[in-house]
Amino acid sequence: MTHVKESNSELVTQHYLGKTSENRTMYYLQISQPSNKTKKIIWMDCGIHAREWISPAFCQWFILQNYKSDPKIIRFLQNLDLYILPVLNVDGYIYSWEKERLWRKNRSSHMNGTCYGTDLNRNFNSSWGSIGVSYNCSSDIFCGSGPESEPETRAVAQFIERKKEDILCYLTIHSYGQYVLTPYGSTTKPPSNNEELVGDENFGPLEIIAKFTGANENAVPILNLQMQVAGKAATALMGKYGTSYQVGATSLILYSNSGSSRDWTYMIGIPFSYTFELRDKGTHGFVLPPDQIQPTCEETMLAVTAIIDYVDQK
Ligand code: ING
Ligand code: ZN
Repeated sequence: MTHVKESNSELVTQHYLGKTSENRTMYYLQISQPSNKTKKIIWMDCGIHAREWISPAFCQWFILQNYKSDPKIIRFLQNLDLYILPVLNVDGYIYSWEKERLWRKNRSSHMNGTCYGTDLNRNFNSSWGSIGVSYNCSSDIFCGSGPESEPETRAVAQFIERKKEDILCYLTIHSYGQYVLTPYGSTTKPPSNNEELVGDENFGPLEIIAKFTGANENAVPILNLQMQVAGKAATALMGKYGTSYQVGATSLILYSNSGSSRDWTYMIGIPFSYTFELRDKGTHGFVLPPDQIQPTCEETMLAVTAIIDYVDQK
């Protein structure tokens, strides 16, 4: 982060976000073109889960783009600021490197140090504790002692809450499975306050959309706008190496979970809230071979820029 901000000092600044449970400092990078006009914000976080190493790798890839020579990025930055949190769960990430490769949660201590870690993607204040969680602190999906019980969750939630009027798009990067997931995870009800549109030809091939929000099985699929934009992202991604992604609401195409960051950002009014599950589909899972890092980052870049491109036109 220091290298990136020093070599792009007119565009990139580093900011304090909060502290982790082991007292490490969380920083985010802000990528902004200096100007007087108020701009909308794209937020992206990586590494909420410790073992999903391709996720922080992607945030790193993203912030190392050559801002000055990429015409697309130059165009975005006229209207939008990018806020990137490259590693949300710093303690867990370090623990996964040093002690236990498949560690998922943060490293908070529970029951007098007899068990460790809360699943930070079950700890947000979105139907907290209701479905797809465990109250047992030794579980990988332990939701914590209450909504935002963890300092990492609180740091992110307080920041986003403060800026929510300006945040257009919330992206959170996980692995694995090759999905672009839309709200909700905690209920199979379609997100209601969202404009629904009859599918148009532009969002991409229907086969990448696994299930349609609010769709009548036999009728013309009705895709809400968020699903259409996710479809565009998956289509752009596939254009690079043919990697296929599925798009849909978490609760419809996978299983239900509560307390996710993405459900929470959608609930507080951030319309384009997406979870990415990067490569692969289970052959290597979390331990993605190094030779897939670069292609994964390249194709994901196309998906993310397709979403930014869309919200930029709005
Ligand atoms: N997946 C996310 C998780 O928190 C998710 C998102 C939720 C996917 C529910 C599917 C169903 O579990 C990963 N890989 O962390
Ligand atoms: Zn994850």
